[in-house]
Amino acid sequence: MRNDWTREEISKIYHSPLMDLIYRGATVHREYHDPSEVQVCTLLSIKTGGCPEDCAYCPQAARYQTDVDVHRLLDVDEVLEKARNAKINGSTRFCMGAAWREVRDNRDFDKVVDMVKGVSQMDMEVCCTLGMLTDQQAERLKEAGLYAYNHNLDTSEEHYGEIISTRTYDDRLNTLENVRNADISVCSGGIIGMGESDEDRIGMLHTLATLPKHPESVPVNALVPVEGTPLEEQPRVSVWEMVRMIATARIIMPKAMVRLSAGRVMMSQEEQAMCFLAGANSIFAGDKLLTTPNPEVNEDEQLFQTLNLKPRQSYKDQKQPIEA
Ligand code: SAM
Ligand code: DTB
Ligand code: SF4
Repeated sequence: MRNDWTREEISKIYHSPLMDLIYRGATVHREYHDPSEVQVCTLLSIKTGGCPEDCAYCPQAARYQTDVDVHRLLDVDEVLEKARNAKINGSTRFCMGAAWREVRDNRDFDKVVDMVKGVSQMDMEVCCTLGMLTDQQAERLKEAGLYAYNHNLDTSEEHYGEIISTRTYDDRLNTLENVRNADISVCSGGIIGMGESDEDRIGMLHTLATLPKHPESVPVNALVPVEGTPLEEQPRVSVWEMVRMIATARIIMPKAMVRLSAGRVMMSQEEQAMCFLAGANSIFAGDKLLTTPNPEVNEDEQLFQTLNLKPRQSYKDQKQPIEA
């Protein structure tokens, strides 16, 4: 495991001839993971819209006119019911997202802590993405049974200011440090297709791969352009760009789960297969991500059947198999 990758080394990998890059990504993938397995995760937006931040890609920012259904924090019981369904449908990771700038120590946070406790008792990896966290809040989530925390760098430090002005890259890195210090598994990646250059993509991967410890999970999202957001007119990213990102992430962070995240609705089965070949080993299932569409469950079942892929079992690495 290397944490001393240079930008030049990463750039060389990223720009290598595509077939060589895919071959190398696939090779590293096979050394560290079972390539027939894909982890299936479910997302739930527990608090939707009305966010004070200005992330240019995000339909949940209050300042953009989008047709997101704004909703206060869901009740604990409703969330636990959705988690049970996710498990029945084969998910081994349940991720709860809130359109918050940061966690505040209030009754809503108490409710989220209860949700975390409930889901962790279901033998699923429980993940949250709630915005910025202090070290105490991270500790509290850990005690409640939180397995992972998602907090994306989204893009390079250089490009960050073009996308978000209401917080800094250092704020992001600081939360990641708080999560790591609380011994919570780190999930951090980004979005491509926001007008960034190849250099920006390489820069983001460089930051992730040179953290003191690699994130256990690296989501690679393709921008889902949403009407009303500043990025609504961005052209769709090509699958080759997704493949380059995925393979490079796989090569430089071999043990990480590389998640083919937002943007699958825009991809054919062949394109998704190429991403799995390049080293992606996880997807979000269910017809909705947080607020935007995702492929239907039966389409994914068909995809898995066609490619002979199988959903990864829960807590596999911890050797705590669960009954179905
Ligand atoms: N508010 C918290 C935060 O920003 O960390 C958590 C929720 S936020 C919606 C989680 C992530 O979703 C963002 O960091 C971003 O990477 C991703 N995301 C949001 N809108 C997206 C879009 N239109 N296309 C692709 N990814 C998106
Ligand atoms: C991540 O990197 N992708 C997921 C998860 N982390 C939280 C979210 C994608 C959201 C896409 C836009 C939406 O559905 O609102
Ligand atoms: Fe708010 Fe998160 Fe959306 Fe940014 S990405 S506007 S912080 S919900």
